[in-house]
Amino acid sequence: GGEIGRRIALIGAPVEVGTSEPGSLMGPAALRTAGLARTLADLGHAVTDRGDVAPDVPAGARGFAAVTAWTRALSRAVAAALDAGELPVALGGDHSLSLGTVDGVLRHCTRNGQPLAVLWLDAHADFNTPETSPSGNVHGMPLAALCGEPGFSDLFAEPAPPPLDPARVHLFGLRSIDAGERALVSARRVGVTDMRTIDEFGVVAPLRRVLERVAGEGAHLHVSLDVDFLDPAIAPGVGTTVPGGATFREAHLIMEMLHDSGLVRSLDVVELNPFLDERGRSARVLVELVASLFGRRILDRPTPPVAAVPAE
Ligand code: HAR
Ligand code: MN
Ligand code: MN
Ligand code: MN
Repeated sequence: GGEIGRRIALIGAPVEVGTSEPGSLMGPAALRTAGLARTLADLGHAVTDRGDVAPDVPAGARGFAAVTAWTRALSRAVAAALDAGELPVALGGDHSLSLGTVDGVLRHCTRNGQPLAVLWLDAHADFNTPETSPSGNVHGMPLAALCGEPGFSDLFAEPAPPPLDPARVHLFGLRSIDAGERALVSARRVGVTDMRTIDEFGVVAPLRRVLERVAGEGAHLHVSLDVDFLDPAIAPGVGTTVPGGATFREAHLIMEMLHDSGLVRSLDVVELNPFLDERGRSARVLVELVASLFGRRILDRPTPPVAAVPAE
């Protein structure tokens, strides 16, 4: 089971160069204002806020020039935290930031000979390439780049680690996918629990299957939580809302299961756009969910590992 008392490093990633909707650069500030550090410290963790990463983005750079600067700086920050035994939590920022965070995790895992599994909680697949992308927005492409698809030259610092294994990526909550990325996701055998599967089977059985596999492989589990995984009714503060998202109860249960698994070693909280939010609601929901991922529970007893009514 997941133990409490971890060393957690908060890493601000005010990135919005990967999206056409301005405002997500305010995401880290909103998560801080909503009390993320204090909430995690109150659960018994040693929390260090490392402030915002500040890469040398060439003046006026947009698109891949700016994304490359962010990717390399975030990768260094995340790898350094992991190497120091900390659990990095990246505060975004649009989802292009995961190019950097996951690259940093990949480098750490490669050095330690540990496989890397990625759980992508998102309405979208984020598996477009520059070729397939309908929008050209890089936040719709990070997984394709991380999994070694062509068209992303010079994004990662050399020497680059071997790419992420797409079969160890699991998309959870998917309900918006473009034609080109649908073909890629299936050709590369990316794991998928789409929203229809969740409607039919709930979140528990599909997530348990993912976690059992991660545990069996002894993999490092990286979780990337996109605000649009959640239903817009509970988290409106995001540029790309998609109807039919996870309810608070589904998301909360996922966080509790992730905690109880003891497997999560790094986390991204991405796509929060406070400019589009309503009185801080989305930031507050995210803090609640992250608290559950880090051990807040309703009763002071562990949740049983298999769903069974616990003895009184
Ligand atoms: N698939 C669309 C595109 O590539 C929308 C991607 C939106 N991505 C995010 N992150 N908001 O999941 O343009
Ligand atoms: Mn490690
Ligand atoms: Mn995303
Ligand atoms: Mn998304």
